[in-house]
Amino acid sequence: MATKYDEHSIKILEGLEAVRKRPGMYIGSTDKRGLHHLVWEIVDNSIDEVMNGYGDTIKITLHKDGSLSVADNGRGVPVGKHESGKSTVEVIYTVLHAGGKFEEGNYKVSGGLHGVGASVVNALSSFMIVNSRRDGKEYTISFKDGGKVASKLTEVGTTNRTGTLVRFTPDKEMFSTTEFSYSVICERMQESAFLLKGLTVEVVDEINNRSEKYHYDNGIKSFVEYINEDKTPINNVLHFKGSKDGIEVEIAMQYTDSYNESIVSFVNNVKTGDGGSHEVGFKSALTKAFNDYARKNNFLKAKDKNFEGGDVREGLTAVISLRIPEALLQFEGQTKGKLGTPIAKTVVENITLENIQFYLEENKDSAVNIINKALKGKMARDAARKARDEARKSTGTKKEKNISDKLAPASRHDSSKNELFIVEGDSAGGSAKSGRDRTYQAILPLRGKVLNTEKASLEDAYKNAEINTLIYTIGAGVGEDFNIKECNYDKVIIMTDADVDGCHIQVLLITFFYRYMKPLIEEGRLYIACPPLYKCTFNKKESMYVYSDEELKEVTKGKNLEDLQRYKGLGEMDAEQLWDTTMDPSKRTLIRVNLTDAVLAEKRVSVLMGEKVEPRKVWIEENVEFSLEDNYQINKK
Ligand code: 1YM
Repeated sequence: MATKYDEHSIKILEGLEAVRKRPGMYIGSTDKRGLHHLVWEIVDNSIDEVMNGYGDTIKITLHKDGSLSVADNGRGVPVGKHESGKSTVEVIYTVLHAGGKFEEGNYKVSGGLHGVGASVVNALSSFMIVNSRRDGKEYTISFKDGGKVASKLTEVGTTNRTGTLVRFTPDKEMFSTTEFSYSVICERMQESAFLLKGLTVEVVDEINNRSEKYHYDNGIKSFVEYINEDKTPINNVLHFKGSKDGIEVEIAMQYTDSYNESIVSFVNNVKTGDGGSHEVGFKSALTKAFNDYARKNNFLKAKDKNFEGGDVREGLTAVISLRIPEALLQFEGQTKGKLGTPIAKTVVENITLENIQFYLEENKDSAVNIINKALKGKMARDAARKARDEARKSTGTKKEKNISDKLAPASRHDSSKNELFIVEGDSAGGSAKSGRDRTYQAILPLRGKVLNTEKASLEDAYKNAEINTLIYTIGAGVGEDFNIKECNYDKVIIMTDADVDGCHIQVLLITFFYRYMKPLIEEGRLYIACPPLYKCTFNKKESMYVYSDEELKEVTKGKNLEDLQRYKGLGEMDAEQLWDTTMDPSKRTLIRVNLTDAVLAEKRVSVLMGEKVEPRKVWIEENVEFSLEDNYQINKK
């Protein structure tokens, strides 16, 4: 038997070695995202356990030594002898794809890249300890150097509790960063608490002495209320469930007086960020239900056209959660964030249609509110289309000419290389025009404040000259008609002064892009330029540009500073300086605007840019630090 055991051991090491050779194959990447994948892997096992009806609490702790632990109060990982002669827990943590959760017929918690197992986490950790409380006893086993057993399973005491605790230290050699993010973990755990009603999740950060606890008795209904917290709802949350062909559907939805739609969907508790068949089914049922109701009750007359999807989704917040058996799961797309399962469309469509029809009949006031909103949406859309078509037809007319007057275009037409600088003010625009590399850099100076598109309809946006110019310059349409393939630029770069006004313009512009050209952000093509704050001159006339207050402290330490020039605005730099410090690709720093968490982004935008003042005040007080410098602010997050 000895040889067999050895063969087995070699196989295991080969398995874990394969993970270490090509970590990307197992966790997607070895950056921050991949690092957090380790956390989700372990947490998913706890969530599985809660979903199966065992335990109700999960606690995640970020420890001072850089390790992270996950604890649950489920049954405890099995510790009995496995057929290989080893303990079951050793097998779970050292053999790829071990564990009962891959059997067919189960609801596997995770989709896509997830669910590759705890052994992958072990393979990518320099240390791991697993503690299981089961049958009145407490057991422990530990591993080191990517999954090698450090100490065999031992009984360490008696207990009247049950549960599992896993603590691991990610291997520094395997990741570009091994620092866990409290906010990333909190966001994801809050989401899990919404999706699994009754679950309590606690996140504790021992490094910065902070903690957060999530528990929602009303599940995804609370999720919708949370997203809409800072908006003004126009109906009560509609919440329904149903199941067919083994697929369970749960949906919560509510309309607000805003103009945006915010639909988040999940399959087996994992976010389907790119939508898929379930969202298609939901949307088509929504359109049909509202058209039927509006026709039947004469909101839409015989001569009127039907509502389009966008009309009945204006101001809608919806959370869609599906449970699909493993055997029916299909994911698509590069990041596997899109549900493919065809039958999910029909199931969601039928359940949604039935429930919305019933709701509209039973809640006349809400129905009228929503239909009126959709009618307004429809009219605005028609008006906006008209305006756009007019503008398209008018090539060469005065309007078009005005636009090209403002823009200093690049001399080459290469949308895979060209850059558009949106610059605050005419004077900075002038320096930028002379300082740029005109072959591929275009300059668009903006005068005055940009419209706050969070508070405006699409129609108003079209009427605004600055917004209009932006839309035509970028050349890829707007809103639902936006087509990233037609975008004239590889990079769109916002360049403003480093003061309060500049920050404000940045936020207004980002809000606009977020609302009307979201794919530009999703594809990582929106940037913020970083102009210097200071120019330091040392003795011997040596000078350098400095980009932040911290950097200033750093570089002036122990040096003889002869002159310190504070740049109050871009306009104070001449063309050459602007090129040198902010525009030259070989020297500049650009901040890429990204959208990692759609729900969070949606909330931030509505808090910071929406109608309600109080939540904005609270957020600013909690998150913005005003530095001693009179007019400069640093955002902590
Ligand atoms: C902090 C991480 O892994 N909890 C956990 C895992 C398991 C069980 C309970 C469990 C499952 C079963 C029976 C079962 C796992 N078991 C397995 C395997 N928390 C954490 N809690 N008894 C306990 O599914 O039948 C894999 S994970 F393989 F044994 F099924």
